[in-house]
Amino acid sequence: MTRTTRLALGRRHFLLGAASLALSGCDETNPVAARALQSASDLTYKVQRALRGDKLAPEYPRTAISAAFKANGSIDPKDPAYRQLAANGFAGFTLAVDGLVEHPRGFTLDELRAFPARTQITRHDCVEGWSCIGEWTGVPLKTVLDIVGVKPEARYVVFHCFDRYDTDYSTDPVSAEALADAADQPTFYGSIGLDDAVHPQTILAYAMNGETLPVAHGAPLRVRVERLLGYKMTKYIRRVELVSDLAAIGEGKGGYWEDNGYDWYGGI
Ligand SMILES: Nc1nc2c(c(=O)[nH]1)N[C@H]1C(S)=C(S)[C@@H](COP(=O)(O)O)O[C@H]1N2
Ligand SMILES: [Mo]
Repeated sequence: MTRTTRLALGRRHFLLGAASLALSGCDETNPVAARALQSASDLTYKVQRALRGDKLAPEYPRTAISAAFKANGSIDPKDPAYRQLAANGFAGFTLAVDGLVEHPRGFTLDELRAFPARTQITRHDCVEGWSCIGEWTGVPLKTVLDIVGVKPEARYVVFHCFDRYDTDYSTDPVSAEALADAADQPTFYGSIGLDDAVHPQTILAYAMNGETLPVAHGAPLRVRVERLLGYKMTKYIRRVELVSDLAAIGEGKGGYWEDNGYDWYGGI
């Protein structure tokens, strides 16, 4: 499938997303939408980063939690290895952490859950123009990075995922044609800068609203980077890679959505 087709599918998906808002229990009037498609230059990023410093994103009381949190993008990965892990409650899952680190290693979910956790109630803003408030619990990404030891030349954290985004998975079981098509697609990936990676509200979340993270929201692990837009909140993470440069990853722009035209920084 060509890049143009992928973009077209992305837009179709956006339209479907907007149509289902009425049922979502989330706010569809948030004005962040228009901003995200602007391409931010490196300079804009530096200015934004300088202005926000290490400020925290707003956190909300329990009463503000959305009655239903919209699930978006991939919501049910069909990757066979993922299906098998999901069928066993992710018991056999290991998160790989490697690249520019001193001690590359894997972490089981039990290991990640045993670290001091952070819980935060925050607002998720999607570029499609909807927002939802949810409670997220997970291990600070900084905890994991400190254990593996980030090498000085590392500048970005790349999240590699199980899902392949733009295939028609609407039938169940998925058609042989769709699966064959998916085999050619890159798996989803995203990246953030090291400053966002070590921010106190950046967590690898394994729970949502007090329950184990559901598949639709990225089980077993998804990142929450609360000062960035929804498309930076990578779901279905299987590997965390530290790199000095994004050129060799995917099509070189730092993420699936970025390779399809979105701004890399994705600040709110
Ligand atoms: N792996 C993966 N992560 C992803 C996506 C995706 O399709 N695949 N979609 C992104 C987008 S655009 C949004 S708005 C959020 C949606 O998260 P939610 O399903 O919990 O609402 O996930 C982001 N992370
Ligand atoms: Mo999004």
